[in-house]
Amino acid sequence: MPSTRKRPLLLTRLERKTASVGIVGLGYVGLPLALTLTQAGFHVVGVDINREKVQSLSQGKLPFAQREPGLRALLQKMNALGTCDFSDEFRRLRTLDAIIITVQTPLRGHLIPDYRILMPAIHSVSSVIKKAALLVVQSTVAPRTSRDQICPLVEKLTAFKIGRDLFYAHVPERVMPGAMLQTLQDLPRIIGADDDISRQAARLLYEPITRGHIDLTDTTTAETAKTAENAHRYAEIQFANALALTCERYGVSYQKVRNLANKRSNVHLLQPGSGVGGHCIPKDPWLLVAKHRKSLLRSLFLVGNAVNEFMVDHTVILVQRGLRKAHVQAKGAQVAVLGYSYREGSDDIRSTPTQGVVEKLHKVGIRCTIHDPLVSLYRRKKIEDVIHGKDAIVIVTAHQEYRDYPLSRIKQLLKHPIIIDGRQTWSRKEVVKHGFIHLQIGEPNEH
Ligand code: SAJ
Repeated sequence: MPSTRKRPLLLTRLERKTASVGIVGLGYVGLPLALTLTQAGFHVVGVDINREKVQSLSQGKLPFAQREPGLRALLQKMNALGTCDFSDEFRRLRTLDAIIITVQTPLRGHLIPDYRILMPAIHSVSSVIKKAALLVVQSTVAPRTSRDQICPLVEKLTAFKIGRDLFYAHVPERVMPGAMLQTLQDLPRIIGADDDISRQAARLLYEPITRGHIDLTDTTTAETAKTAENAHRYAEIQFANALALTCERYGVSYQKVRNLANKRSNVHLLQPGSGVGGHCIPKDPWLLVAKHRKSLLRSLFLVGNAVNEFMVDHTVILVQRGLRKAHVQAKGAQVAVLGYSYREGSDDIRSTPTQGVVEKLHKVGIRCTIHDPLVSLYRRKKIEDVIHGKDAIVIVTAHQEYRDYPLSRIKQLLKHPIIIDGRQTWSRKEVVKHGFIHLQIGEPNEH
């Protein structure tokens, strides 16, 4: 028996790409998404409360230094075509057919989800969203947040019934920094919705920009899958870090062990490092277990937290060991700390391990000068000026600039030839060939 219900106009508009779409939150996720939807033919309004960011976008300038191939060119092209508006006013969303929220959801206190950016955004959107529109939350949230918190709040604020008067989906983002535009389109996409029209609407919205497979499921499964995939990465990094410490203890090279073990097609050892930063990996495990606080998973993550946080201390231990090897008094020593963003190629400093490394070096009397070619606060000084006259360098984020910098030049600039590598910047063979004292996480660093 065909359904007597009229097909919502929303579905037709989305199918024909005559729908208008609003993006709330123009950050690393929201901006590429806004431009990609514009390029696909939708009329897009990008909204952000940060007026300066909106102004710089309207002038074709990116609000971050992170290298994102193609993003600046796409922004300038969409601006020239006038098909993507930027605004700091939520009222611009009033007539739109679909609104996507892409604001960040950090942690606060002791590993508790912090929705103090997300919930006000939901309030603001609920005050303007029109009837029969589609609301999508892309922000990463704890499982059951859509069902227990977001949807009841939206229904209360709008007096609309989701699934009848308004449509809702949770569509988690899977972009990879440094390749945002490409991965936004190539990676498979999960669409979580709890009624058929919401599911169909979200699929029609994302299909034109998704070359990867689209999986349809319910909101809680989507929330769980997203937080689980990043929690899995967190646990993989935790394992790499713990194994690296054991390799050091055995006097064997983690890199050699990793190369041998990864020859097995079902083994994928990641890389150890000075710590785990960013706005996803350190956070998502705690979102995953936020509503299951007595879970075994949480105990696993607590151990992981201790391991990943210990890597900061271990980096400090290696610096002290390197100075001792050169008979340099740690107290009063001066080191160049290279790399402040949480990962190479990024200017994002959220939860960066470098902050912990610097604080702990200061605590033992070692003075630090920080450099980072992408972070505005630390890119003013030239790298040679930061290294010149120091007792050692410690790499915490291995930007390409550091990998390309000649070791012979570093040797000339340093007072003592000491390199502590918290990542995999150079090969030990190369560094030792240049006559450095070299300590690296996961490598034999005789005591
Ligand atoms: N890290 C290690 N060892 C590794 C990999 C990373 O110590 O082998 C550290 C990094 O130095 C950094 C932190 O972990 O401090 C996070 O790095 P990341 O490479 O996981 O990058 P993120 O945080 O930008 O993770 C994002 C995630 N994407 C989304 O959530 C949409 C993640 O799912 C991706 O797998 C990751 O990008 C990626 O692969 O680029």
